[in-house]
Amino acid sequence: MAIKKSSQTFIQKSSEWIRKPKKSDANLKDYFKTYQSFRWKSVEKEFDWHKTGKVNMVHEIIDRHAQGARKNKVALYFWDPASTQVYPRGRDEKYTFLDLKKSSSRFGHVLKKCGVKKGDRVAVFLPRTPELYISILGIHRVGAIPVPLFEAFMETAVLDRLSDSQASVIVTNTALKGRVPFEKLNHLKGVILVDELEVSRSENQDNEPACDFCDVYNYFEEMKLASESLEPVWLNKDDGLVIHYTSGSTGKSKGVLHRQYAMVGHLQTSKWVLDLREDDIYWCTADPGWVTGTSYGIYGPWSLGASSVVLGGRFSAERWYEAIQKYSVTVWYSAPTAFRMLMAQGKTLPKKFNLKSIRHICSVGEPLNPEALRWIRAITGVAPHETWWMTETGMHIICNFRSLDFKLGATGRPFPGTYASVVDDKGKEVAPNTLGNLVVKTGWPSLMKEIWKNKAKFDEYFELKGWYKSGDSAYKDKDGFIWFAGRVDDVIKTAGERVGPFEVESALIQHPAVAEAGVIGKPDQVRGHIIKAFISLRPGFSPSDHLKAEIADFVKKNLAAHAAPREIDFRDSIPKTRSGKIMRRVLRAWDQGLPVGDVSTMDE
Ligand code: 6R9
Repeated sequence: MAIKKSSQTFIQKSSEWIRKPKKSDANLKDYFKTYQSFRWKSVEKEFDWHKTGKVNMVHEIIDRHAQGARKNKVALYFWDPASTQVYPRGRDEKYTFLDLKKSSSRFGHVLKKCGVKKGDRVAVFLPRTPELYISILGIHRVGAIPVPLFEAFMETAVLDRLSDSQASVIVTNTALKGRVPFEKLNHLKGVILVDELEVSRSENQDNEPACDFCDVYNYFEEMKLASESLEPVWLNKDDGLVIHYTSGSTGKSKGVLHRQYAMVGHLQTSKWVLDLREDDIYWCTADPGWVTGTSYGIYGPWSLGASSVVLGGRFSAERWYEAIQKYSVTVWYSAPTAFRMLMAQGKTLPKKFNLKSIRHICSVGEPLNPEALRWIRAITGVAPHETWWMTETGMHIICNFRSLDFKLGATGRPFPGTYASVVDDKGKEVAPNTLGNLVVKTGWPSLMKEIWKNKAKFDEYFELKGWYKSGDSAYKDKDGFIWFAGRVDDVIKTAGERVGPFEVESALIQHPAVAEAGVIGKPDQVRGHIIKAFISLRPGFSPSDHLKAEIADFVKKNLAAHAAPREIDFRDSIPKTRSGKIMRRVLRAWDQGLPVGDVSTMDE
C-alpha cells in the first residue's frame, strides 16, 4: 500500500528529553564526529580473516577467544530452574569459550556423520537451551547454514520452513518431533534428537521412530563419542551465514539469508549501540528463532568476547528480575512487550531484587511507549534505548545512543556508516516532519544476501533506486531524529513477533467451518497488537463462542500460539477487491466502528 499524498504533516508532540548518563563513559564518544568519518573497512581488521583470508563465524566468535586470553572466560551462563531436561530439578550451567569450542567441534562431527556439507541447511527446532547454541555453532563449524525455528511452531509452520529451505538435517527433541511432518519431507537425511538416553528409551515416552527413511541420532550419545577438535570449514565473506524465516504482507514466510560478512556490522553495533565491553554480563532475552537472538544473542556479543546470559523456560516476571540479580547483569537487551509484561506485574515485585548492576538497556521489535520507558527507568535507574532494525537489515540501523540525549518517543539516529531517511513513493526525500516511507541507503555490511529462492521478493525491497525500502512509515524531525509511525503494509507485530496475515488466513481457511478469512492487527496495551480475524462461515455452520474458541485453537495447533487470533468476528462475507485481494483497510474500519470509505473496487 502506498503512502497517501494527503495525510502528511506531523507536528511533533513530545518535547521531553531523556538525558545521557552523567558519567559519560560510552564506547562511542562523539556520535556526530564519528558519523562524519566512520568507514566500515576500518572494522575488518578486528577479525582474524583480515590477516588469514579464512572466514568462518565460529572462528571469530568462539575459537579466536578459546585460543587466546579469553579461553577460560565464561561465554554462556544458562539457567532454567524449571527444566526437567538433563537434570530433573532445573539447569544452572556455565560454558567457557573453550567449552563451546570443544562442544561445537563434537557437534560438527555429528553433522558430518549425517552427511552435512558446506552450504547445506540444517534446521534447529529446540527450546532455548545450551544445546541450541552448541548446535548453531557446530553448524557454522562445518560451513552449513542454520535455520533456527521457534519452539512455538506447529506442523504447518515447520513444514513450510523445512520444505522451502530444503534442510537436509533437523536438530530437535522428543517433545517437538511430533510437529515435524516427516512423511512430507523426503529430502531430510538425518534427525538429531536432543534427549537424554533415558528419555528416548523410557517406556512412558513416545517411542515411535522419529523418521522412517532418515538416520536418527541421539545428541548426547553421539557427542560423547565425537572428538573435541574440528577445524572450521573455511568460507568466503559472501558465503551463507543463517536463514531466518519472516513474514511479509502477502504469501508464505520468506527465508532471509545473511552472509558471513554480516559479522562486521554485528561487531560494531554491539560495541556502539549495546555498548558492550570486556567486563559486561550481557542478557539478550530474544530466542535465536528471531534475528535478535542470533545477531545480538550470538554473533555480536561473542565477536567482542562478552559473557552472555540465557534464560530458559517461559516468561516469569519474578524469574526475570531474579536473573538480573543472580548474574549482576550489566547490559540488558529486551523488547517493549516484555517491559509491559513486567509493568503489568506491579511495583512491589522488582523491589525484592537488586537491579543496580544494570548500566545500559536497549529495546527492539516495536516502538517503546513512554510509559514503558519510564517504568523501566524507575525500577532500574536506566532508560531503555530504542534500536530499530529488521530481519532483513541484519543489524541495528536507527538507534538512540548511550552518549547522546534523546527525545522521548523518538526512534533515534542512523548508525554511523548508514544513512536512513524518509522518502515519497518515488524515492524522493521529503521535508522534515512529513510522513513517508522509511528507507536506508544500500551498502551496509549486514544487509541480507538474498531471499531464499525468491529473487522477485528480494527485488521488491530495492524498487526505489539506491534505497532499501523497509515497509515502515516514519518522519524525520528538524533535529535529525527519526520517528517510527507504523507499517505501510499489513505485517502485524504481536508481542514483538512478526506475523503475516496471509499465513494466519491460510491456516484459518483449513478449518472445516471457515469459508473466508481476513486478518488484521488490532492495537493492544500489552502486546502492541493482537491478531484479529474476520471470518465468514460455510453453509451449515452458525456463529458461536464455542466455534470461535475452536477456530482459534485450530490455528494454535497448526501454526503457532502467537499467530492464533485473540479476537474473531463473524461476517456474511469478507470484503475483497475485484482482483480478489482482501481489503484490510475495510476490516480495520469495521474493527474500529468507522465508516469504510471508498469501496468502489469491492467485490459486489
Ligand atoms: C529486529 C526486528 C522488523 C519490524 C520493523 C518495524 C518493527 C523493530 C522497532 C520497530 C519501532 C523499533 N520494529 N524495531 N518499530 N521501533 N525500535 O524486530 O526484526 O522481526 O524482522 O521486524 O519491526 O516495523 O519493520 P523483525
